[in-house]
Amino acid sequence: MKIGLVGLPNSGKTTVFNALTRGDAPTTAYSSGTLDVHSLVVDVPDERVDRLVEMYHPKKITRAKVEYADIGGLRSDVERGVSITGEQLGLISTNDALIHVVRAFEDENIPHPLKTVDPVRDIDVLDAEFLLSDLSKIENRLPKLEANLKRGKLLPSFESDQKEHALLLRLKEALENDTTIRDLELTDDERKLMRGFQFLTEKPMMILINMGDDGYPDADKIEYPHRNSVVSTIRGRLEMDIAQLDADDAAMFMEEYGITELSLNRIIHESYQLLNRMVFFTAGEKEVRAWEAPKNATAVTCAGVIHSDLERGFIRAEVVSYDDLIAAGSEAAAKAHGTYRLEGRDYIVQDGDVLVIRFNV
Ligand SMILES: Nc1nc2c(ncn2[C@@H]2O[C@H](COP(=O)(O)OP(=O)(O)OP(=O)(O)O)[C@@H](O)[C@H]2O)c(=O)[nH]1
Ligand SMILES: [Mg+2]
Repeated sequence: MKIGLVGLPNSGKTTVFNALTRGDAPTTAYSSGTLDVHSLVVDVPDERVDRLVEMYHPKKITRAKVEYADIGGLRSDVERGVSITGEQLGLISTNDALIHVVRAFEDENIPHPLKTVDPVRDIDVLDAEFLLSDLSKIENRLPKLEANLKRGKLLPSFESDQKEHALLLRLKEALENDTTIRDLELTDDERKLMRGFQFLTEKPMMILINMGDDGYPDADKIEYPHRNSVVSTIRGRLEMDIAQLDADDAAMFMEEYGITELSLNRIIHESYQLLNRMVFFTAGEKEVRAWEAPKNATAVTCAGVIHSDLERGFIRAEVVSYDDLIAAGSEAAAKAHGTYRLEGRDYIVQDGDVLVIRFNV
C-alpha cells in the first residue's frame, strides 16, 4: 500500500517525509520545481506485535508495512494559482491514499508561493485541482462511450458501457457541484467500474497541518468534513530533526521542547487506518508476523495472503483473537481454556486475529 505526500511548494512535504521515514532527503527553502519522487517503505508501529514478541521470543519479527512517496515539484504562484502537470497527476493517482501537507508555519526566510500563510486556502486550492483532474478524465471518456452506445447491442460491451455511462454522468454532476467522489454512496460494482480511472477525489485523504516549532493555535479550527479523511498535525521540521537523532539525543531534545510523544507513530497509524485494511497475525518461535488483508476478508483469502498453497489446500483455520490470547497469557493456556476456535473457509477474519492455517496440498 502506498501513500503519496502532496502539497504546494515549500509546504514541507520532504520534511514530513523524512520525519515519517527517518530519511534524509534534501529539503530546500526554494522550490526546485522539478519532478522528483522519493519513496520509502516503513513499518507500521503496532503494540500488539510487541506483546506477541514478548510472548513468543521469535527469531524474526515482521510488521505491516506502508510506503510513503514524496511527490515534489508542483509549481504555483499568485497569478496562476497552482499548476500540476499531467505527469504529476499520473504519479499522484497511483497512490492508495494521499496526505496533503499544508503549510501553517510562518518563516520569512521561506517564501510561500501564494505569498501568505493560509492553510484553509491551500486546502481548497489543491482540492480544486484534483476535482478538475477527475472531471477532465470523465470528459475525455464520455464521447468514446457515447459513440459506443450509438452502435447499440452490436458491441459486446454494450451493457457495461451503459452502466459506465450512467455512473460517469452521476460523478460528473457531483464534481460540477463541488462534491468529491469520496463523499458519494457507491456500490461495489460501481467502484469496480471506476477503478481504472484512479480518481483523485476518491482517494482517502489526510490533511496534515505542518505547524512549525511553536505549534499553530488555530489548528483545531481546520475542518475537512469529508468521508475517508482525517485532519492531523505535525511540527514538521522539529520532528524531522528528532527522527534523525539517536535515541539518547532524541530523548534530551524532546524534554527540552516539552514533547512527550512524536507524531510520527500517530501519523503512520492514522494514515494506515485510511487504507481500510486490517491486520492479522501468525505467531510462533520462528516468526511473529503481521499480515495485511482487506477488511472483511475470509479465512481462505487470508490463507492466500500468506501463501497460495495455503489457499489451495485450505482445510480450516485455528483462530484466537489477540485479546483472548493476551488475556490467557500464553498459547498453551489459551488452548487449555478452549479459546482457540476452529473456523471454516468463509469465516470473516477480524482485525487482530491470530491464525494457524491447516492445509493439505
Ligand atoms: N520554520 C519551519 N520551516 C520548515 C518547517 N517544515 C519545513 N520547513 C522548511 O521549509 C522549507 C521547505 O521544506 P520542504 O520539506 O523542502 O518543502 P517541500 O514541500 O518538499 O517543497 P518542494 O519539494 O519544493 O515542493 C525547508 O527549508 C524546510 O526546512 C517547519 O515546521 N518550520
Ligand atoms: Mg520536496
